[in-house]
Amino acid sequence: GLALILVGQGCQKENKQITLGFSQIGAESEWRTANTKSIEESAKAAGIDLKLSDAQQKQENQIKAIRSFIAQKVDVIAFSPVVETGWEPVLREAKEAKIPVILTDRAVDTKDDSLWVSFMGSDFVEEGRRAANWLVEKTKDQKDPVNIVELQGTVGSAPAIDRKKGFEEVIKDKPQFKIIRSQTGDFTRAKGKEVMEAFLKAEGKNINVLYAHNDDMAIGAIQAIEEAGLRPGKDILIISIDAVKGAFEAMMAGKLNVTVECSPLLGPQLMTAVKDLMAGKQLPKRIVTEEGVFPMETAAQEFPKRKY
Ligand code: GZL
Repeated sequence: GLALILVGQGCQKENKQITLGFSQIGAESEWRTANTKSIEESAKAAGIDLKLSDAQQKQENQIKAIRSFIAQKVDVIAFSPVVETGWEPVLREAKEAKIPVILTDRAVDTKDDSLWVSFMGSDFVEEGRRAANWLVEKTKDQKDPVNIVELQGTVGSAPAIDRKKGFEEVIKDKPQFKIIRSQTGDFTRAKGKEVMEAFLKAEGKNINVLYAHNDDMAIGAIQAIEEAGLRPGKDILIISIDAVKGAFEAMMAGKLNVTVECSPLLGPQLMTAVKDLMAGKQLPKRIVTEEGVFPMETAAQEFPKRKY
């Protein structure tokens, strides 16, 4: 028979396979695809039965998926919340069903943080600071104004809010730097290109720098800049975040100046956390991923080592 020992936050299950319900945001970017791959591969390696759903970047689909995981009585629920707010009701249902919830990648903004047991992911404010600090260093001998256009991530998402916050924190007391246009490109290449076309029409040669909240929007914008007859990486400096393969290829082609790493490889940490939880261990409330900054100059030597 099954030995069921009720301890701590979860049930300790001897020899029963753990079932994990994961609500993934979508497949909007190279980063997201690598993140999904990491979760699927790690679940397999850990012998965890993974039920992964793709929400096509819609919050209501994530809420539906979480409700279905509750109905299926999975052991643990994990998800990457597409936006920060609107989660209390469904998280309360999970709590009432005694199913622990782990947040990965993006955080939620809930008053009651007992609704989730742990949040693992990057420090997006720090990523924004790193992006701005690279620009301040790059232009330190320049006296002219530095006009920046900004492609924001998904409206209301933790990375979009915090990457903007970190970047502005660094430039707020440096009047030389001005964000002259800022709009969401929803983290996709297509939207990034479309919005950059609009920026170029409105501001043209007045743009010195593009700050994109992810590499996919930067890559879309690079196409728009070239179609406008300008040289990306030279006429317009480009700073982006994620450090996916596409960014290294753009840097090696001289079209992107720097990418700030944001690791999608959260799978192994997530499966360890799930197993610890089921063994009745306490999880840290916050697990931060370690990351670096990759400028164009080191792209060729770093590229072969990249895992996503
Ligand atoms: C960041 C992640 C963001 C990536 C984008 O952790 O939530 O979502 O930066 C992805 O590429 O779409």
